[in-house]
Amino acid sequence: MNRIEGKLILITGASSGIGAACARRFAAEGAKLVLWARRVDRLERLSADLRERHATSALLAQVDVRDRAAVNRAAGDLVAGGHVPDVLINNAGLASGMSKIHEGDPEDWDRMIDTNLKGLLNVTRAILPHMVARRRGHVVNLGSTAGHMTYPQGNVYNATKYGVRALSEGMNLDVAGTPIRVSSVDPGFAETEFSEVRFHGDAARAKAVYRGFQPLTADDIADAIAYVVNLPEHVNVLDMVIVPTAQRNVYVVDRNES
Ligand code: NDP
Ligand code: 8X3
Repeated sequence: MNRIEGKLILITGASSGIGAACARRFAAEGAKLVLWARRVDRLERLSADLRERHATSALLAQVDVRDRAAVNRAAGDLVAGGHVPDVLINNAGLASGMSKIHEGDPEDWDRMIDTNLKGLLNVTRAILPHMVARRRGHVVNLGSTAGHMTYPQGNVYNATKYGVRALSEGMNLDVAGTPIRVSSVDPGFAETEFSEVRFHGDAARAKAVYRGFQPLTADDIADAIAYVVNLPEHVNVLDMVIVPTAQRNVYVVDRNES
């Protein structure tokens, strides 16, 4: 049964990877979309493609989730236009750098904390009150296996995703008394632009992360998120951890190096 059709779904970080795959998947299921990211040119290309394939028109906004005023403006415009999302996918996020904590770059730390934690909070604070007011909605946060187990040099990225896990649990408690659902989808290695962003554009180093095994794709995660969103209203996935079969824990991976 398709419970996605007709829903208004806001996806942050929809210009790439998992966010863009969710947009394609939800458009195919007949959802109405609100797409946010900083690279609005990419959103426009994605939206044109969705219009052609599925006759869906998406509402787009250039939003840096770190910019609380911009988030509030974009959310205000939506709500003023009568568009309270049925589903919020808090997907915008990144890793920046990978180094020992005593050698880490505080600029990288700020980028991760400001995006993954404060950005997710900014968006949630702007959208969730409207869901609570009308007693309807579903928030899906992108956590990570990195929020379940630390790995060498993952330190601050790990901390942000542990934080996202705490926020998902906390949000779910705080909406008690309403039928609103809060879910966390926590992928392991998925080959997107994630590692290129982490390694500041070093494509060869990014490619090496996925060498010797079959990683997840953005579409695999979009499938998982679509499953979570499509469940009947009395069913909630609190936390779904999804990894490539070769990934045995956050950093143990069966690699075929021959
Ligand atoms: P991508 O780099 O492919 O996509 C990240 C998206 O986040 C982009 O659309 C980017 O858009 C957006 N984004 C980043 N910073 C901001 C910002 N300040 N404001 C608004 N949007 C922003 O990576 P993924 O698709 O892999 O990552 C999506 C989420 O999944 C992240 O939260 C990541 O931590 C999580 N994740 C990824 C895993 C993986 O292995 N790939 C595994 C586990 C979790 P733009 O630059 O245009 O603003
Ligand atoms: C991304 C997964 O293991 O590359 O959240 O940090 S990992």
